[in-house]
Amino acid sequence: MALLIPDDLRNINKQLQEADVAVQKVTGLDIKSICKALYGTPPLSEKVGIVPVTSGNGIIGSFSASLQAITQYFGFEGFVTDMPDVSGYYEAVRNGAEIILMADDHTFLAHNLKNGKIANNQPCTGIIYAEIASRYLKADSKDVLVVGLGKVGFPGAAHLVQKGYRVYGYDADEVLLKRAISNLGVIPLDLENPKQFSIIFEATPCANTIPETVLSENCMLSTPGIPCAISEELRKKHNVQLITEPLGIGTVSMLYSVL
Ligand code: NAD
Ligand code: 2YH
Repeated sequence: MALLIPDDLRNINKQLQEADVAVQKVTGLDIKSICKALYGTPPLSEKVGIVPVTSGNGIIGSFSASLQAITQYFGFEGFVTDMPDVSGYYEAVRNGAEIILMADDHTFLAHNLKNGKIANNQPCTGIIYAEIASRYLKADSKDVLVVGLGKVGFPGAAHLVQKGYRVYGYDADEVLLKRAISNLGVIPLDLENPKQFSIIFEATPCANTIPETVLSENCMLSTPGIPCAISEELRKKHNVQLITEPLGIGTVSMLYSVL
């Protein structure tokens, strides 16, 4: 599993603000409004306890501080515990946390202690990036291309299918592509005879995953994938409207999903 590195999180507030402006430009709504439309309930300054976790590869510099900045950006009251792990969890609850955010190398969770709801970062990230993609104001049809059908991409593709989009899919792993075809009715992308798309949702840990042949002019690419799926050169050449950000959009999706 790909781990974030401190470099990905540099200037997280600026990255979030820029992503928010880009989301407004392509959908007409800011990220908060999209979350409200997706999940219903708005936040009421819930207290979010952020617990650093030392297991596995250990603490990622600026991960917890970035989560605190993200919670505050979206109107929650976030605090980072002094202690990590079990002691940090105890400290968070004792200090009034209503929602816990914590991540090891495999799972990043949000747990609402008041109502028992729990969320996992991967499906929540897939769903919100897919939702943003589905709201592209200049889409020319209800056809969407999904590249990467793993732990983030599959739930995103499922969300698009549920919203009535015609979902074309591609994954380098044939087993995962077949799972999406049989479980979701995804149409396999014909790489020999590619069609162009005005909406693309990508979720892979690789660069250059979008063939130039599928890009229509002014298309929208909504991608949580790190590194970015498309080169700056290709983006400029086809005026691709890019939505990407390393942590905040997925995290706010988790938080709203447990309210
Ligand atoms: P995953 O390993 O479960 O799925 C990735 C999928 O991409 C795999 O099925 C793999 O076969 C496929 N793939 C790899 N190279 C490909 C290629 N060239 N063409 C087509 N498919 C290809 O990973 P995941 O948990 O779904 O995460 C996907 C990406 O999203 C990672 O980069 C992860 O770090 C990132 N992520 C970002 C955020 C965020 O908030 N920005 C949140 C969660 C995950
Ligand atoms: O980045 C990760 C994993 N890829 C899981 C997230 C799923 N997208 N985990 C972060 C680990 C954080 C660390 N334990 C800390 O600083 O607390």
